[in-house]
Order: sequence, then structure tokens, then C-alpha cells
Amino acid sequence: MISARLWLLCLAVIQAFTTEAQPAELHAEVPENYGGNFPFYIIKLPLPLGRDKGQIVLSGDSSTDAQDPFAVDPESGFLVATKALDREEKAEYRLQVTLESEDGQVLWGPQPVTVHVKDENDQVPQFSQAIYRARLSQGTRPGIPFLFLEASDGDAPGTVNSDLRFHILNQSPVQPFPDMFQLDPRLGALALSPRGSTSLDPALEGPYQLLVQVKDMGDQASGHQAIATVEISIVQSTWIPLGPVHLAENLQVAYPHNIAQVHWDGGDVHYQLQSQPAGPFNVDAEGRIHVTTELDREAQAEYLLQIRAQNSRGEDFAEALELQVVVMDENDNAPVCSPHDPAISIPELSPPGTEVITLSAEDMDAPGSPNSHVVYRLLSPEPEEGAEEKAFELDSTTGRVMLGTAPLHPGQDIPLQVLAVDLAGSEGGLSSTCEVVVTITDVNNHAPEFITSQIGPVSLPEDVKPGVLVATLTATDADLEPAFRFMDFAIEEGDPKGIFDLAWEPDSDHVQLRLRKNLSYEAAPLHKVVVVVRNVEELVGPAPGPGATATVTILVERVIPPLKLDKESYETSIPVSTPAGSLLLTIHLSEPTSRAHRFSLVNDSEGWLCIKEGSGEVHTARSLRGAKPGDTYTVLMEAQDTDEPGLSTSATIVVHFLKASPVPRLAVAPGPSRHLCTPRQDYGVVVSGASEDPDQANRHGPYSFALGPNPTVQRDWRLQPFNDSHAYLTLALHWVEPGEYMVPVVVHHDAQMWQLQVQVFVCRCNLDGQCMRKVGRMKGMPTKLSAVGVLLGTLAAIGFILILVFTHLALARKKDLDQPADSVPLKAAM
Ligand SMILES: *[C@@H]1O[C@H](CO)[C@@H](O)[C@H](O)[C@H]1NC(C)=O
Ligand SMILES: *[C@@H]1O[C@H](CO)[C@@H](O)[C@H](O)[C@H]1NC(C)=O
Ligand SMILES: CC(=O)N[C@H]1CO[C@H](CO)[C@@H](O)[C@@H]1O
Repeated sequence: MISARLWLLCLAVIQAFTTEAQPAELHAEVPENYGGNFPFYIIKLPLPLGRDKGQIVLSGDSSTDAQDPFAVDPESGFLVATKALDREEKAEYRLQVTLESEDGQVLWGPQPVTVHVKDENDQVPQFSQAIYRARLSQGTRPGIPFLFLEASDGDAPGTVNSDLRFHILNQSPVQPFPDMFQLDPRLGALALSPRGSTSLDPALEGPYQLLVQVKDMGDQASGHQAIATVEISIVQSTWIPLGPVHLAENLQVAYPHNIAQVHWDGGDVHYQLQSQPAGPFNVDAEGRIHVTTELDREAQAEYLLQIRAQNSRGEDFAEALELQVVVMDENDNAPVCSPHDPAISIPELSPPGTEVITLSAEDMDAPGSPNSHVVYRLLSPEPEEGAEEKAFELDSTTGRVMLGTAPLHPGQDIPLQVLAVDLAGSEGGLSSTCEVVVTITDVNNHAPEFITSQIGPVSLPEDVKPGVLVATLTATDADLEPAFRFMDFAIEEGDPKGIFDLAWEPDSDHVQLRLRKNLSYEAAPLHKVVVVVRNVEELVGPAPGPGATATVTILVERVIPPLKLDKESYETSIPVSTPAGSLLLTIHLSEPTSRAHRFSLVNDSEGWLCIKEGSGEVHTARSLRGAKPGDTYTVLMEAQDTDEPGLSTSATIVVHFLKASPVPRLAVAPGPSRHLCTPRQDYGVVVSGASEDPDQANRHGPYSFALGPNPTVQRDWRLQPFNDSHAYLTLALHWVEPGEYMVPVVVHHDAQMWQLQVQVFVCRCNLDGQCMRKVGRMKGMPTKLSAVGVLLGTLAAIGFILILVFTHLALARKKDLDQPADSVPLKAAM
């Protein structure tokens, strides 16, 4: 018992925290069932001074009839309790204190005051039942509560006064052990003890009786208590393992469909079901196991269900029961072709039996069952009726497709269709078609061949430039694949010196035979070039045949180079008085050649010129009568190959005419002696044109000289122009019989022509290259008149002369020869 004085002290402390101005709610406590004197001073109210002027009014909240147990002592200002309070009746009072004037005006307050009744352990715990009855199944695990005892206590919750503990006071029978059970002191959960669970005797007659106690004040020894009886009957376990359940897939029944049942014959039981893997199963409160929808074996062929019997706290009474659910197969899946290449390539020439592909089909139905027993049938290409040779052979059990004996053609695309049927192909089996396109690929089994094996003869001029196209050869290849048609060409034989070469585009089927070096007719007038063609890719199968080579025959045409003149055109200027036979110019070939050729004038319409066929000397053919000074005369000259008349070249000769140069008076001494000695010496006889000119008056222009047409004369003598008016006559032969000669000389002058007979004495040469003169024959003049005169004179003077001779013989023996006065050494004159 706490004294009232102590309470006052506590209240004073609370009060110290309140302010007079703001009447905060006051809390106070009153012990329950207070056994001391009344009134019980609860709390001093903070009434203002001069409270006697008004009237203190105490009121309760709406539910409380506050006046009964409480009052305000006007003397002390204390709130007092007038009688003992029962917490179980009312644990809290809410009061208001006001100071009112007589006319009802509130002078102070309202001051709220809450009075708590402090609990006293005055209540006895109560079991919810006097006798509890429970069924305890064998096999219940120890420590798993099968019964929950319930008890209540009216004292303040949360306090020790209502803190209950359960205990087993007595067990009857005490067989086989006195502590078969355990009771959780705080929860009242009754379970088998470990010992009890192992030794629960089913043969026990009658139930167990337990005397159980509930007591308050927690674990303290004191407190109120109550007693109850628990009757526990032991039952046989009905929690027995379940055999597997076989369920057809796609089962058409009403769902949920009961497939099994379990039963826990014990107290309050709750069933739980777990499916491994998760499946459409459940269990109801009675332990009936259901499948809720159709099953699909292909999705899940087996389930393992675990069913548990649990108490209200979700604890397993015993080990979970397992139920195996096996889903039975139905042929609800057609075979499905396994993924494979949609296109298969098989090279041509592959032997029969070559594997093309293995078309397998998967059937999702139960393995090993007929539902998944797949066989194969070839749908396409359909084996032709009566055809011996099949394109493909099919192994119906493995789906392996092999090449048949039918020939394959490259480039062919064969659609292959294979039917896969389950139920081993029997009636009602499901099927699907596997398709693949088999492409027969080309093999390089054809060698390229030339279209023609002989080409030509091709004629090529000798001088054709290297690089020229000789021939184009075309080849074919029967293979399809472009890569197998690529060709390589080579000259196999016939061209050891590499005169020819080949050119081709990499992907071309024709090749050009071209000239690489100069041709030479002399070296080889004929070429037979053998060209071979091969595939770039390696050839499969037989070696190339004769068609892989072609022979090109080339004939070399001889080319004779044209004659070439040393000038493109020739020009000369001559006076119009130039006599006939004058040399104007000489035409030469630019390169000396061994080939015979001749020169000619093409259009010498005036006939003024002539050309020496062999030497190319151009002379005036006659006097240029009609030519005017300042005129130009152009003549086309042609040089021709004697052997190949077609080969010729031409050039113009341009002659410019000048004024006639005055012909100077010829000062040739008349009647010169004309002695020439033989063998030939290098001097000649001067022939004057002018002195012999019958028409002396007209002396315009040069004279020209020519030997007479007599061949002997032409052979023996040579006439060379010396100057405009004179010419040299010399021996042409080395040796001319000594004697007197009359050499005919044709003289052209001024469009006139006449012939001279030039007398020449040919004598033997002495050691000095002079005429060996016989005495008496040296003084002769060419004319007959003078010869006669000389003869007569000689006879008269012969005696005188003889005297002179013999007189001077001793004096001057040396001089026995006369030098011919007018025989001029040719060397000196040139
Ligand atoms: C080939 O002939 C041409 C003229 O026809 C000549 O210029 C060239 O030098 C010759 N080449 C050879 C390699 O003889
Ligand atoms: C000769 O032919 C050449 C070239 O055709 C020409 O220039 C010339 O005038 C011709 N001469 C005569 C005299 O016809
Ligand atoms: C025109 C001219 O020069 N005439 C001469 C040719 O040669 C002979 C012989 O030497 C001379 O006598 C001419 O005068």
C-alpha cells in the first residue's frame, strides 16, 4: 500500500510543469481497490486566488457519471476520490474542473484532469475451457503444437498482473514416460516432447489426461492460478505415402479434377500443396488433391507434389507426403523437321550413294513411344513409273538421302521433299514435309577447246609493225560455272624466237595472237604457231583433247623497200644557150643499192632533156630553142626498180632558164697535133666545137659533145666536156691498137648539130708516157694540103738538114725527140 502522502509528492512534481495561465491537462493516478481512508487526495488543482468568490464545478465526460467517486475539496483545492475504484470496471476517468460565478460565468478553467486507475492484481486467470479435448495422430513430430490452450486475465493487459504462464501439473497415465508432452509456458501450445514422440504407444487404452495450470504474475512464484483438464486421444496415423498418379495429357474432364486424397487424423489441420515444378494442382481443406486444367506432356511430363499437414501456425505435423504425377503421352505432336540448310549443293559427277543430306524430324511426343517413332518417305522428286534410275535414295528410318543412279546435270535445282510420319508410318500418324533444294554444282570437267584448229594462212608483210593483230582465236568451254570457264592461253610451239605473243582479257574466251618482233622473210617466210588453251582452274576428269590446240599459219610477204632519191626535187639554172649534150645534174639514190634500177623522164614534152638510164646524168638533149630566159621547165623524173617495175619513185627536175651567156671567142690553136700514146695515159685531145662550127656567126650558148653512135667508137673512146666550147677526147680502153683513128664527134650548138671527124694518132708510149715518135713522122699537120707542102719542102731541104744533122750530131746527141707542142697533159688541164 502506497501512502497518500507519497502520492501528493508525485502530484506536486507534475503540477510544477503546468502553468497557471494555460490550464494543461492534468494526469493523476488512483490505486485500484484503495483500502485506506477516504476521501483520497488525488491532486491539488491549480485554482486561482480568490476562488471562494465562485463555485467549483466538477464534471465528467459524457460516459462518466463523475460525481460519484470524485469531488473537489474547496478548502484545500484538492481533487479527491470518495470511494475505492475498480480498474476492471473503469480504468480511466476524464474530468473537468471549472470555477463559476453565481450567475454561471466561468471564472477559471475548464481544467481537464484524467484520472487513471492503477491496476491491482485482483483478477484470477481463466481457461477458455474447463476440459480440452484433442486428437493426436501418431507420427506427429515433437515440438509441433497440436493444441493451443487459451486463458484470460482481467487485470491490466501488458502488466505482470495479466502475464500468464501455462504448466502441465500432471499427466495420466504416466506411461510410458511421465513427460510425454510439453507445454509452452507463454503460448499454451501443447506438443509432444521428443521423448513422447518416439514412444507414443498406439496400444494405449484411453486418452491421456493432463492437468494444466495457468498462472498470472509471470514467472514470479506468487499470483493467481486456474486449472483445466486436457484429454488427448491417440489415433493411428492416416498420413500414408501415396502411389504415383498417371494422368493423360489433354484430358477432357471437368476441372478441377480430383486425383488423390490425403488425411491427417489429428487436431486442427491445414493442408498445403507444393508442386515441383509449379503446376495446376491444389489441395482443399479435406485433403482432396485436384488438377485444375489440362496437362501437356510436352510442356511438363512429370510433377512432384508435396502435401503438408500443418497446424494453425503453419508448422508441419509430420513429414510432407510426396505425390508423383506422371503425364501420359498422347500423339498430339507431329514430327517437325530439324533445321538444316535450305539449299544443298552436290557437285556433278558425284557417285551414286553420296550422302546429300540427312533430313531428321523431331517428334515432341514421348520418346521411345510410337507417338514419336518417325519414319521418312520420299515425296519429291517422285520416282518415275518404271524408271530404272532414281535421282535420290532415301533411308526411311534415318532420313538419310543419298544420290541415286540417275545422271546429274550441272545447274539443276532439284526440290527434294521428304515426308516425316510418326506412329512408324502407320495409319493416323501425324506428318510434316521436310524440304530442301539440291543444287547440282558444276565441276570443271570440260577443257576449253578452240572453235577452229587451223587458222590462216595469214599473210603479213615483212615490214608490219610489231603489235599488229595476227589472228583472233576463240575457244569454248562446256562448263557452266564462270570460274571454270576462265582460260589461259599459251604458245606451245612454232615460235622459238618469241616473234608472236598472246593477249587476252582474264574472263574472255578469245585470245589475240599479235606480232611482237619484226618479221623477216629471209629468216623465216612461214610460221606455224601452235596455241594451246587451258582452264585456269584445275581440270577434273579427262585430260584436254586435240581441240585444246590451234595452229595459226603465217606467211611472211617479202617487202622490197622503195627506191629513194637523194633529193625530193632537183633544180638547176642554165642559160638558154646551153648546147645539146650539156650535163645539167646527176640524180643519185639516197642509199647505194645492189638492186638494178633505171631512170627515165616522164613528161619531157619539149624533149629538151635526156637522162642516162643507169647513171642518172641529166643532159640537154638538144639546143633549147624556144626557151625564154626567166622561164622554168619542170619535168617529172622517175626511178624504177628493174626487177619490180611497180616499185618506183619520182621527183621533179626544175630547170630555170637564164640569159644566154656570150660565147667567148675560142682561142684553140688550130690543128693541134692529136697524138695519144697507148697504154692509156692521163691526157687527151682537145676537141673544139667552135673551130669546126659551120655557122661561126651564131655563137650563143655552150657546145655539147657526144661520141658518134658507132659501138666500137663508144667502146674505145671517151668524150668529156671541158668547158663551154671544148671537150676532151681520151682513150676509154687501156690499150688501143696504135694507128690513125678518125673519131666521130657529134657537136650540138644552138639547136644545130653536126659531126666532126677528129683525127687521132695512137702511138706506143715511151718510158716518159709520150709517143714513141718515128723520125719523119712527127711534124705532120692534119690537113692534106699542108701535108703535101711539108712533103715537098722536106725533099728540098733534106740535104741541108742532113748536113745540119751530122754537124750537130757530135754537139747535141742528146736531143733526139721533139716534144709535141700542143699535146697538153690532162692532169695539168684538169
Ligand atoms: C623493226 O623494223 C623497224 C622498221 O621496219 C626498225 O625501225 C626497227 O629497228 C626494227 N626493230 C628491230 C628490233 O629489228
Ligand atoms: C610534168 O609533171 C610534173 C609533175 O606532175 C609537172 O609539175 C610538170 O609541169 C610537168 N611538165 C610538163 C612539161 O608537162
Ligand atoms: C670559153 C673558154 O674558156 N674557152 C677555152 C676552152 O679551152 C680551150 C683550150 O684550153 C681554150 O683555148 C678556150 O679559150
